[in-house]
Amino acid sequence: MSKTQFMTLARHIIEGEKRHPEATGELSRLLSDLSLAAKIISLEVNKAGLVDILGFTGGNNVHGEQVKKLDMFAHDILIRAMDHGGHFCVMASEEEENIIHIPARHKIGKYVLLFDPLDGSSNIDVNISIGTIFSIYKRVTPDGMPGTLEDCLQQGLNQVAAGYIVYGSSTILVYTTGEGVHGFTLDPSFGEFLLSHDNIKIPKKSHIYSINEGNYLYWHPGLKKYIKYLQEEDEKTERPYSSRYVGSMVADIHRNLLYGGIFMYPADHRHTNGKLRLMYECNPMSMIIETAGGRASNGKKRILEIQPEILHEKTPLFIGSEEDVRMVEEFMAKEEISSEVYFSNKS
Ligand code: AHM
Ligand code: MG
Repeated sequence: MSKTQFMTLARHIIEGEKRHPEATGELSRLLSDLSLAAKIISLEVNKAGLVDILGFTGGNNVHGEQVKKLDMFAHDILIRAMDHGGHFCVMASEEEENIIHIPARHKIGKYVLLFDPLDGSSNIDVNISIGTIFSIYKRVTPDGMPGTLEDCLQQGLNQVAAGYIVYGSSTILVYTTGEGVHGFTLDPSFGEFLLSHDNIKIPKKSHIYSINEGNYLYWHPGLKKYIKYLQEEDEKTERPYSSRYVGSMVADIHRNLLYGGIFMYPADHRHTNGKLRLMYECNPMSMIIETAGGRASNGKKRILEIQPEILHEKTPLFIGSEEDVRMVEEFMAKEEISSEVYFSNKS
């Protein structure tokens, strides 16, 4: 039996904080609170096929998409688990249009929490992996006051921690505070997250690409050439690549983090800023992937350097093994195009 099987998430966080004598322990406590929310959501996700929780609520979220019950359940659980710990001054969720204030009866903290409660929600009722994504910042407005939109609209570079939970064949929580990326598998029998993937490093080059090829017609010409290049046969460069696309970003990126791979959700003529949200999806996943040795960009610019202007901002995303992300950037840079539509206004 290997040593790592006995390292719980709680102990791992505390050990990490011991290396920083100046730390107050607050980040540890809030990550523990998050893991409790993850356990509750995991339980409910696992029951989803058994209880009458599936189906549409009938409402639309702020992006005009239909919302399923489990999305709202996860959204509510995260708020209920996180709003009273005294850690946060403000929160924001992909499922809510405006920032979420901390109720006046609770202590106001110095951190900011942004989250996508259940990513890949179109996969809920077909038993395919889905996930929760979180991103944590320090506030930029004065302490003691309620947090504001300004606290939420920070560059991804300012994140102090980020992570995700993937609800798949098992539930795995992956997090980073900037010092290594670590994965913990939930033991459902006694409810502990146990270290299963220590200090994950993404391979520099891969042979897997993940993209919705149904949108091929609308892509940047350089991206079309890149995908065709990956499909050609060449032993030396290990081509053709394999294609893997689940339609749940958390699951797709988790696989690529472990095996190597490039995940892409580009802009196209119909979605001029892509589909994915900078604050809830792209920034936290970019912190994880960069810390693991990978690369994340909008095709031209590092995701973590984008200055957000609105809470639900979208961005094209190219993320994964470093050499593969560089290569798609080069293919797109080589193609002369008259329109900047593929990179939004953030290039
Ligand atoms: P969601 O936050 O509404 O679940 O949407 C995000 C998801 C990602 O997980 C996934 O990569 C993408 O949407 C799939 O989109 P598409 O069906 O256009 O390929
Ligand atoms: Mg999402």
